[in-house]
Amino acid sequence: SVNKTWWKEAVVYQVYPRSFNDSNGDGIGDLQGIIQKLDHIKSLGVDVIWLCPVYKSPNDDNGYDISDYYDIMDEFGTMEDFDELLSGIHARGMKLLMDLVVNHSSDEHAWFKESRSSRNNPKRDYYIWKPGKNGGPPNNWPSFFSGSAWQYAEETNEYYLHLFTKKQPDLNWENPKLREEVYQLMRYWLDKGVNGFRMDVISVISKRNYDDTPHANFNDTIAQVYANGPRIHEFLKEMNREVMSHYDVMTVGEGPGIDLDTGLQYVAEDEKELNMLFHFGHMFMDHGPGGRFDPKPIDFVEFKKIFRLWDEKFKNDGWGSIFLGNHDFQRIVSRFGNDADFWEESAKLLCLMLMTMRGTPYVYQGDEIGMTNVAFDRIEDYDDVEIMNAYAEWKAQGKDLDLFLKHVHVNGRDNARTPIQWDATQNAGFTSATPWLKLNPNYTKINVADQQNAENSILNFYRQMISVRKANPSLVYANYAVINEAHKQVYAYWRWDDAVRYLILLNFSADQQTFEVDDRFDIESLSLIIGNMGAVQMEGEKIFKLLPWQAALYQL
Ligand code: TEU
Ligand code: CA
Repeated sequence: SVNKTWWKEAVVYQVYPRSFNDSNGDGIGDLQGIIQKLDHIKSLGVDVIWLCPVYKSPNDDNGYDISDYYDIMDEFGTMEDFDELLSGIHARGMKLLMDLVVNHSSDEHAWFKESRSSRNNPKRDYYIWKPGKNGGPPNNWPSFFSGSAWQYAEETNEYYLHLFTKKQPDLNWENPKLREEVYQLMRYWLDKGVNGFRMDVISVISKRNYDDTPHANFNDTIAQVYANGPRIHEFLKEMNREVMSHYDVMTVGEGPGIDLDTGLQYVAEDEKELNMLFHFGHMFMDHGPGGRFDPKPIDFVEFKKIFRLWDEKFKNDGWGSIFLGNHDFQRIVSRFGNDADFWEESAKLLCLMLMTMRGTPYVYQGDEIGMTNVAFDRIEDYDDVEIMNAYAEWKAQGKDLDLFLKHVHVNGRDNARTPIQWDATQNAGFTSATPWLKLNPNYTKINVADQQNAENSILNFYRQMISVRKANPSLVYANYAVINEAHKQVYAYWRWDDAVRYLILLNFSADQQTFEVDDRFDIESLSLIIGNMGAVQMEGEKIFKLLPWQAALYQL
């Protein structure tokens, strides 16, 4: 079994500041706005806040394009505001994870301005420059955000690499001076008292070579060409040795392209690299060969299998994260639940799943009240650069733009970026101005204020469920075994250690399901710890009749 530590026992809450709370009436969330809501976050019982990027940025990719790693984005406030936020978080006994974005910077960063100015500028090799080939880019690499991953810069008649937008030039990790710059900025924030980092696309910082990708499917290019490069573990060991090992902090690596064969090496304790990973097996499974805007149905049995395989991977070493959504994916109650006929029940079911698995659970802002996807009827109502770049590409290719908008309604990242719905007043109490992104019109029905004191609200279920996890620490570390994985509607599993045994039953369907548990444990004495609609009706000693979207946690 694994060693016990605070970040394994923590529940993490993710804040996307731009959409969280606007304190100064400019329509954009900010740090003072978060400070105003720290008691709300604390009331959930979470231990750690993961704060999406707040550094200076032109916001081409809403903060994931950093122009100064040592200062706060104008729209979000000042360094004094940040210091007040950090002390407010610590005063409430919580910790802060910053979002470390060092695969790339903004093209407006001083480093890049120097690098692009001439081929022999001392900072030229902070970035990745190559001559063109046959009048075009150096190779056929596609960007995550449509188009080529190369941008021509006429000052020096060369191309620079950008796996994301052309305003996000990739940093050159082969350059030890650049790596030292990164370690220095990490120390700056850790010395301020920050408790760790979520590391943006950390799996792609080591580039193999610059040969063409042979893969037509983009996910294959991510996994086989961009991710898990030859020096990735050397770099992460150096980062740990130079920085992380000098602090008691938590690191979670965001790992597109990290799979079951490569995952353990990033987080195995003896590797001394990262503490845990976000893997994306379950997050890309409803993306067809065309990627995000080529949606396909979720295969529920595959969903359960992915969770089992990753749990097995980390059962004796390393550690996993348990999440179903974040700022890059659609709302979990719309994607994995049923936001129409069983909105409340399925939102609670997903919460019960998150809080009863082995791994550190992550709650994304707004999921605690069951915020849903949105469906703006005009593309102009969207903001996300990933959506806008793909739209431009579909338009240029003469493809069906109405169909594109439908795909955005399903898989667009802005589904998770509409402003938090605090109450039923104008703009849901998020801002007194016009919000940077429209609210979901259902804020009059779904908001914190309405759920705050409602005993059976989703909000209070999150509070109860997180306190159940705290009261049952075996749910953090205990063994996990799925029951009848092939069942197409029910997700059921055992959790057990020497002291205690649990049975979790989740009906992921709108129909009543009869489900027989296996005989790993006899269940003549069951006590319900918590459920989203009371105890499950039983038929015979091992057969349960689950109501639509019914979820239950039992102790044996
Ligand atoms: O996301 C990188 C990533 O995992 C991509 O798959 C991303 O989810 C994209 O939407 C795929 O369709 C990280 C950040 O979470 C994301 O917000 C940034 O846009 C991106 O890196 C670049 O920094
Ligand atoms: Ca503001």
